[in-house]
Amino acid sequence: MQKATFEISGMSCGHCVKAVDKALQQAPGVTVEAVAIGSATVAFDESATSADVIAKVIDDAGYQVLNTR
Ligand SMILES: [Cu+2]
Repeated sequence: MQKATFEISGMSCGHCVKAVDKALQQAPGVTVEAVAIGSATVAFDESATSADVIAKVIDDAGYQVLNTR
């Protein structure tokens, strides 16, 4: 498992946290570690997904990934 933290723009309330958390929970190969306003930290299986794919999941949920580390 590899770890990634995404800096996210557009999250403003608990609903946003839930929306991002739900989208990440449903993404294959992803274990959600923490979601807060403006950031999400996950562990992921490199054989199933990648940081780029996970960033796209967040974008598709309606938020913007500013930075990945
Ligand atoms: Cu919100």
